[in-house]
Amino acid sequence: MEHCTQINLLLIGKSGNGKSATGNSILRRKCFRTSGSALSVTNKVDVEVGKFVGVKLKVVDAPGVCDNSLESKEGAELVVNCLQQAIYLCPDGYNAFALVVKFGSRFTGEELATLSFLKQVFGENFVRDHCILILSGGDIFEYEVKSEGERLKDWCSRQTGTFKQLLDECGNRIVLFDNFTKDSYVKRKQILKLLKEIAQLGSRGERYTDMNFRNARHSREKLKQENKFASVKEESFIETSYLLDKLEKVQSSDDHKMKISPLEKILQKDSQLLKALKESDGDTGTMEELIQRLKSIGAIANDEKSKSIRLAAEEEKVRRQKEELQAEKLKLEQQRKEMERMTDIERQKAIIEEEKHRLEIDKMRKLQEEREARLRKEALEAKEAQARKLEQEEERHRENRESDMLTNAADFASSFVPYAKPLFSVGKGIYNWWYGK
Ligand SMILES: Nc1nc2c(ncn2[C@@H]2O[C@H](COP(=O)(O)OP(=O)(O)OP(=O)(O)O)[C@@H](O)[C@H]2O)c(=O)[nH]1
Ligand SMILES: [Mg+2]
Repeated sequence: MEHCTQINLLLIGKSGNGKSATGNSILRRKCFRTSGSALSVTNKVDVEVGKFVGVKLKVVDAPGVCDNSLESKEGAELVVNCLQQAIYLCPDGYNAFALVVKFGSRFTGEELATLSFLKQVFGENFVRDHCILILSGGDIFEYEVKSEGERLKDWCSRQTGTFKQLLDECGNRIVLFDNFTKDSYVKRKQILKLLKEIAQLGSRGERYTDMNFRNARHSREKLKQENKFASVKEESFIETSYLLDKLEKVQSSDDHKMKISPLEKILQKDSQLLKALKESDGDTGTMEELIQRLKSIGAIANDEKSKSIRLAAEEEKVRRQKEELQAEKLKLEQQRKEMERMTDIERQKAIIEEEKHRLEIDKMRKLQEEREARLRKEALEAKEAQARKLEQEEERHRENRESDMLTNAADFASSFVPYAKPLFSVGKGIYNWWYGK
């Protein structure tokens, strides 16, 4: 420590982490204003000096980085200007940056955003080359951890995740600060530990000077750009999320043909946004995260589109095959009906034929019967005629015989009686007239 007569220390970190309180502890007097409020109390750079074990201490308390300063262009610019001012306040440069984190607060979200903001202001390597972690809330640590018999070193070795990464990045340079302690031994011990860490850091390299700050100009430009395009970024973020939502909705649909057009629209919008973002980015990398996001949305939408086109074509093929099958089925059904109709006609025809046949048989039978009847009648008539003829002949024979007998009798009588023959003729005439012959 002997060779180092003055130490310049810059207190940085998230708002409310205890920068001002730590500054007071280091200088052993209440020179910086502290507060419990969430909003940054320190809104301008404060410089205070003191002495400890013969070493001059110049402590600069910078405004904290909070959500407000990260979200608005003005807030960010204000913090950057203050930090720039802090750099100018120490033309010799800083022996160290005291990056204050609070014991017990989770190192996520805002803490990470603060760290990345500070890296953009001071340069990507400022944590690795110039930072010492101050873990404020040493009293709570004492109560929660030390009472369990664990030391800071052991506690640090137990840490995981981003806090562990931060520890690694700053070479495990960490000092616990109890800003409430009344114990002068503890008060001195923590300052000494800090000075020891600063000394070790000094032996490793250069102070952080205006030169380093100027070198970090590019990342600050990027930060400025980021703020300048904060609204573009926000709008693009919303549009990207909207696009992602749309893509998810389209992806969940089963109608591949209907998916194609919305996917094309998504791709069109994606490339428009990508183009606008690339223009806004201007090779600063500010919009890189969103650009990558849009690129992956585009890639997914493209894959989905080609998949949908392929599946839609297959579906169309299946649909056509189905239609063909349906038509074939219809045709077969018609053929079956036609066959049934034909069979019906054939059956009807057969019935008619049969009926016709039956009628013909009936007719023939009737004719046969009539013929038989006629023949019978004829036969009967012939028989009757025969009988009548026979009767007539018999009658004639009998008449002849009678006539012969009469003739013979008349002849016989005429041999005795002169007019017997004419009398017989008259009598025969009367007889025939009487019997109608
Ligand atoms: N218990 C406990 N509280 C602390 C300790 N150090 C700081 N605090 C409290 O943390 C709160 C914030 O402290 P500040 O020193 O104002 O924090 P800061 O980082 O300067 O805040 P800004 O100036 O707003 O950026 C105050 O209520 C302090 O009392 C500590 O070691 N132990
Ligand atoms: Mg403060």
